[in-house]
Amino acid sequence: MLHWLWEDRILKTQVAIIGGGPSGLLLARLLERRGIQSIVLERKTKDYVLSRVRAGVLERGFVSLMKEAGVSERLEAEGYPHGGVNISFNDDMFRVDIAALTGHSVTVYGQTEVTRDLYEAREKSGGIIEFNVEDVVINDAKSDTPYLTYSIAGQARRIDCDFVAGCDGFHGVSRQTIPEDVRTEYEKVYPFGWLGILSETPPVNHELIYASSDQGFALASMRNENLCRYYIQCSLDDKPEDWSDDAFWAEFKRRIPASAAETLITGPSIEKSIARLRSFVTEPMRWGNLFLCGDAAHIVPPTGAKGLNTAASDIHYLYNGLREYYENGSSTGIDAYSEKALARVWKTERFSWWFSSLMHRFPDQTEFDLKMQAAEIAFLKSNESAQRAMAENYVGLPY
Ligand code: RFL
Ligand code: PHB
Repeated sequence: MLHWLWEDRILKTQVAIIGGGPSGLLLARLLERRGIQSIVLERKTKDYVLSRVRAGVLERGFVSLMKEAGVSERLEAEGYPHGGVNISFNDDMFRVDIAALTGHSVTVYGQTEVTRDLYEAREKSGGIIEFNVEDVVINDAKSDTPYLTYSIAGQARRIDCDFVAGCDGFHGVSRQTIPEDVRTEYEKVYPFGWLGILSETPPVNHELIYASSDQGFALASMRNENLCRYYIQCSLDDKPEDWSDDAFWAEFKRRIPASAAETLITGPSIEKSIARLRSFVTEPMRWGNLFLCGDAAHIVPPTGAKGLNTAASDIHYLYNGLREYYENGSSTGIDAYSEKALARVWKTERFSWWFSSLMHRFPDQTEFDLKMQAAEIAFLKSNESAQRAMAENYVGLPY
């Protein structure tokens, strides 16, 4: 891959990508396969990025993109196709047969593994990733000649490029580069968090259980036959160290149906963390030649596993727009990027908000609100159309 070294520490590329998380790496890899050059800048180290335990369920669109990127070998061999998902309300549990309702399934394969596969491919192809970058500034984003300045270990550097992809997550610089009078942000912060643990034990169920209970929400997920990812709704004041493993297991058991709790195998946690829940969207997702992708532009609460998957749909739109530009000289795709990406983002925001609102206990909930939740879950249990609507969202809306 060719990057012209103009002079010391000035690089030139076609697409400068800020952020070496899944969005940035997937975009880099897809472009690379089409001969479009990119450089990825990452604030942390590779080990740090790979140590973050996050998403676990991939939509079919994500799996297709990984195939197109030529990095699906391990995902196809080791990922678990799930054709159903279970919903419980106290001890009453039912299964939504997503495969029968939609003709598609989801794949259980951790974000850590996705990122590892993408890093491996990037390293094999010799594509540039700069780690430990600091003070990234996006310059002249509104012009045809944008450039990035940054430093590594105190040494100033610069990248000249055609386009900047802002894949730097919720706390990155890309979104902040868009002037406030151009940007509109929409946000809802939820009054609870998710305490998650990883444990080297067999999953309590071979498919996921989303559990609503009088004690609050719980989720039984998995990574493989001997690695579980379990969550419980917790208070925003809680800290992971406040929760002993025993306390976690006791609370988790109280929230899943008794039939599942009886067979639950517990063990020591190997990771424990708390995530805050937020719905967030910024508009537009393009400013000049800067394009926002993934968590840089939007956040969903994790109920329904849409965060990583929505990042992937952005990458699909941007990648195809950039391809059209470099292969046919047409700006149509990149001009439509923000509108197309946002149309799908808002639908996934709605689904994640709906599913979160349905399954959690809220501090200010009235008896009436509780009855509404119970009635909606009962309706979902008994109504195929309602289940189909849920299943279509769960496997992923078409791009
Ligand atoms: P990421 O993964 O945050 O990656 C952004 C990368 O950009 C780097 N960065 C910078 N690099 C250079 N210069 C700067 N100035 C930079 N600022 C930041 C960061 O170090 C990082 O490596 O965003 P991306 O690629 O858009 O991917 C999005 C997904 O990671 C995210 O949507 C999901 O993980 C969300 N999410 C979950 N999604 C699910 O579908 N299921 C889950 O169970 C789930 N759990 C989670 C989550 C997100 C969490 N966060 C963000 C706190 C649990 C947590 C704790
Ligand atoms: C996970 O396995 O981490 C996971 C699965 C489904 C969700 C959220 C997280 O909705």
